[in-house]
Amino acid sequence: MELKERIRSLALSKGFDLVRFTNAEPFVEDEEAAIKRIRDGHMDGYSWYTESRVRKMNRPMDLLEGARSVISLAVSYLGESPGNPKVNHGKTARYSWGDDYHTTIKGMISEFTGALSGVVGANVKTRAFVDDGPMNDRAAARRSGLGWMGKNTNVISPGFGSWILLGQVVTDLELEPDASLKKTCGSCVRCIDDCPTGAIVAPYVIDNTKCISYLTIELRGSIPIELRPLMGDWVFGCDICQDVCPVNRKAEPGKTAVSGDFKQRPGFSTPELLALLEMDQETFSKTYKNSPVKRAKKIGLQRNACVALGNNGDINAVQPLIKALIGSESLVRAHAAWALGRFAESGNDHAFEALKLALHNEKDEEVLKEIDLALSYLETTQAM
Ligand code: B12
Repeated sequence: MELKERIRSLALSKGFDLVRFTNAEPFVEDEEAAIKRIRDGHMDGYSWYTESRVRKMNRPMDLLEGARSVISLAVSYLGESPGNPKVNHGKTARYSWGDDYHTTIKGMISEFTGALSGVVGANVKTRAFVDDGPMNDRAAARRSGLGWMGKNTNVISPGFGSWILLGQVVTDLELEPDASLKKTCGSCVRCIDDCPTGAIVAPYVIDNTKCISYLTIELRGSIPIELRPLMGDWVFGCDICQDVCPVNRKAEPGKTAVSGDFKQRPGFSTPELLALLEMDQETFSKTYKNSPVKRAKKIGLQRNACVALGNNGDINAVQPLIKALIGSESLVRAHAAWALGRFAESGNDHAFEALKLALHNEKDEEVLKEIDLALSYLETTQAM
């Protein structure tokens, strides 16, 4: 068997669904595009995403001495469908329903690289990346023909759609590069039209600061007020731009998601919002051990739960939100105030009274601003 085929078989035997090859030349267009994104402010809020980082992540030769090739790998995380969330249940991004992909894919890659020299019959140098270092995963995947760049910026593969997580192995092995795909999204713009916050500002351009995924996972502070009503019930990540993609509708499920590490943990796709709001640190740590969700931290998840409860509008949330307005961290109190403002707007007196009372008792400037704002909206709507 040809060397590339032997390597491909090895990777497939370790559980990868897709295996392609590209050379270690710089990803010139991707580097330019990413630097433009930074300069246009579309990566604001990502302090580590600097121009020097972008240069590093698009130049595989700088990542491993003697680098010649990149082995581009993908694992599908498409398993069961979630069903519609019940009242007061939120939604989470599909990639977070099972175990943390960093751990799973790192394990698979280390088994793969561990056996690589044996398969090649010579000592092979490798450096592996699973979203844990300076590597532009999508650029490598696109150039290797693993998939094409979708207008929502996700790499879309012909069989598994964009429900794939990526990993790369940079190596000093000289391997014939695979061809990039000719396929594109054509005239389809569904992901652009359906993004509720308008985060896909042009084909292939995401304004990170508006992306629900960024707002619910990476943002540490307050969620911009104007975006909150548009976020619906997403509490960790967002899949709208993938859910509406016609290619994804026909995607094949992946074995790791059907019966392996990415199989959904019970209730993870539609968590109960009140349980999130009332969760203590110990329960959070236990529930989200080795889950991608732990990245949001308890405080971030509770902030997101307040926004979802405010959008959801079920009155059973009013008392728990009042409790959060009095007895939680300031970030959560601020978002509980916003949510209660929405209930008060639709005529809920308990929410209104709780906000009035909190105006007198609250000491934190930021929370006070939120309470003030919630009440001022109310006065405006009442005056109309
Ligand atoms: C930062 C980051 C984010 C940020 C920023 C999103 C973004 N658009 O990049 C946030 C938190 C918002 C995010 C969200 C998500 N992410 Co993310 N994220 C990353 C990370 C760490 C870096 C990506 C990056 O460099 N972005 C910077 C911007 C500038 O790049 P870009 O938008 O992709 O733009 C590129 C293309 O558009 C291209 N391009 C643009 N114009 C042109 C023109 C030409 C001619 C060419 C050739 C190329 C080109 O060049 C740019 C640079 O490559 C990667 C892991 C990694 N190390 O690569 C994962 C990664 C991209 N994320 C991933 C996932 C799964 C997600 C989510 C689906 C999770 C979720 N459900 O919530 C969402 C998807 C949102 C979306 N539509 O992008 C996967 C994507 C897998 C795939 N199939 O593509 C990755 C690869 C992680 C992994 N190892 O699997 N993510």
